[in-house]
Amino acid sequence: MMRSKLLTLVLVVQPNRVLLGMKKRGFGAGKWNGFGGKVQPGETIECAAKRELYEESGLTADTMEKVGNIKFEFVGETELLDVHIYRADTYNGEPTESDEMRPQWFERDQIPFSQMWADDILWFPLLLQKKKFVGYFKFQGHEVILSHKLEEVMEL
Ligand code: 6U4
Repeated sequence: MMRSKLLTLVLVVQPNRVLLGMKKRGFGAGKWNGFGGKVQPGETIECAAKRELYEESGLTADTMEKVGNIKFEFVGETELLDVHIYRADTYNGEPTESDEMRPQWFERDQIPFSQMWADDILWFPLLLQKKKFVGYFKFQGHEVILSHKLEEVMEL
């Protein structure tokens, strides 16, 4: 069994639009992505998701739904990324640029998949249809998916 690192990812979804952030530095810099980061010791995954959402976008969310869990393997790395994905349909505050992210709303039919992680185009449709999913992606570098599994589930 490979060791894994717990991470969060929050997508703020409105009836017509989705909020993404341009990652300005660190892992995935230059890509549009949801908001998230590492779970800290002693913190629940949901608390970490809310904290990272606030730190990176300036928004707070009272309720979020757990919608997905994807594990990522990067060839040559010894740790898996265990990413817990949440969807927030309501939020408080105004999207605000942080050191790490520049937030921007995208129409649901204009999501910039060519400037996102290559896996996103596969699971975003499930997220937008309010489905739940689990998956596994094996990456070579940051652009190429060598193999993957993705399935809809009733419960997480
Ligand atoms: P710090 O601690 O700020 O240096 P950093 O190395 O920038 O952290 P962090 O904490 O922002 O990384 O976490 C990476 C974020 O990228 C998490 O929200 C999970 C997300 N992520 C990682 N791989 C992804 C992938 N293949 N597809 C995707 N999101 C991914 O949509």
